Amino acid sequence: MATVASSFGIEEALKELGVNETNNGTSTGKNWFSSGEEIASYSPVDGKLIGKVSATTKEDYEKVITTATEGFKEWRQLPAPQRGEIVRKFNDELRRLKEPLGKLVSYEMGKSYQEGLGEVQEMIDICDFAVGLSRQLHGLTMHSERPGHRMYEQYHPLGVVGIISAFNFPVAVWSWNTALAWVCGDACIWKGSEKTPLTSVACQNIAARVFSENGAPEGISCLITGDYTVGEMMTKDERVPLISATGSTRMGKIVAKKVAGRLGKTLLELGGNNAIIVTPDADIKNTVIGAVFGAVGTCGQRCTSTRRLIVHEDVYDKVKDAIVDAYQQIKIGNPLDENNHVGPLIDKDAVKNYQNALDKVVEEGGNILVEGGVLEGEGYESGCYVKPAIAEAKNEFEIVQHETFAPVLYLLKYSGDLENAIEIQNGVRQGLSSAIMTNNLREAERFLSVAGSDCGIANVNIGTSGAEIGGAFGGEKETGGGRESGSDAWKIYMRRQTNTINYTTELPLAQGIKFDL
Ligand code: UN1
Repeated sequence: MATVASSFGIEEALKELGVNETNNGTSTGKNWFSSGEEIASYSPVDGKLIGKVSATTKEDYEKVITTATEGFKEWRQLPAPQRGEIVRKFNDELRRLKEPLGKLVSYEMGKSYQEGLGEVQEMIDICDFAVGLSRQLHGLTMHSERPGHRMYEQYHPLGVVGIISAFNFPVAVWSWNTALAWVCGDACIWKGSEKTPLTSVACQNIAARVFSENGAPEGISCLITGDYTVGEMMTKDERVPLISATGSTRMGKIVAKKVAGRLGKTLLELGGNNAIIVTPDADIKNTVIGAVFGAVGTCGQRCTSTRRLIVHEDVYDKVKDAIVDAYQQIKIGNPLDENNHVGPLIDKDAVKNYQNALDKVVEEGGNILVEGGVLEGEGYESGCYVKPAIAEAKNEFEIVQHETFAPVLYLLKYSGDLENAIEIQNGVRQGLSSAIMTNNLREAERFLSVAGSDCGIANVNIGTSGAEIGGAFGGEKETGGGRESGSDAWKIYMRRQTNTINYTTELPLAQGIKFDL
């Protein structure tokens, strides 16, 4: 195995997580069936093969869906707080395995080890949230218009939930969905990204073990592995009432159409094109921290990454100089080495997209402020390390309108009133995250008002990325409209039933209708 791997304890981590050189889902008790072609997982950190995972075939999928459907029938009968107790035990394991799992996330995906740990922390936090929620799956009661009647609503489990997640948050997004869906009484089938199959295997190993040790039925946490064709098995399957999909807008549109065609439900969390507005009243130091972390954190591969900085002309030069200066301090390299801020992009296709964006912005008349480029030489052998870049651009440029999953930040200037900045901020097809940097209360409130940001997330004096799990997470327009994680996002994993009970000796009809026999 790779030198990088051994020097950062990757081999030990893989061992602890039960991830082998070749992994298949034919062994019993794992709720994962995969006997097809092998998918190789190469680390973007050093380009080395980490391990292989076999893909789920059609026949394997049938076994998975049957196990999940059967398991659901039993799981839904368990009182929700008891389901919560099993999620709590799962969370104990996450706490115990936080370091190896964070390390594997970092090595397989390329984000910094700190961010890998942060991602596992999001899993732990959402599980805590779900345990509490397991005693709070409340419905409303309402007053009936008829005497001697009681009306209320209750939430029942939905069934088998299909989860499709992306490479950039290979473990957290799965748990945002599963932790809630499990306490709600659903069984989950997960298709993680084929770019990060080993983190999926590691998570499935933990879940399958905890579920079986605690007497839960088989099939509550299932894994399917492979490319989009494997995801399609779920999207077209009527036995899966909800598909929760995280990824590109292009993927989301295909999933939405397929699932809507059978009147299934979708929860979509798709692309963003997130901006920070910097007004003349902004704290420049905090603006720089928020913008740099937002633009280069996770190598610009968060759906919440800051892509556009909309700066007022009065502070434009000051902000520009400060941010260009800050970019000179960024250390790019092995993400497992805690001295580095930025690791590699996920693969060479991502590098191509990054280069294409930089070419495109120049073609369209943009001005490069911080040069990009692919790094070569010792430590950069994987060919996936790139320099975070900044370009002065215009919002109407085709490339600025487009989400490029890479560390490319566009600097846009606005003049006059805040309304002009808000118009630029909202002037894209995506609507995930947004922020304003200002110490002016009026500006902050206008940004959050009905005529302000049109995004699912709108922040004041913090950046666009790094949302906490307690809030509902997701966005509008081409971001897909779904909400995952905190607040009342749990409701999508349940079906609502309105109940009316007559405890009189009569049968009065609603709306005062008389029907005497
Ligand atoms: C994603 O990029 O898909 O808000 C999720 C954030 C993280 C989650 C990002 N908590 O940046």
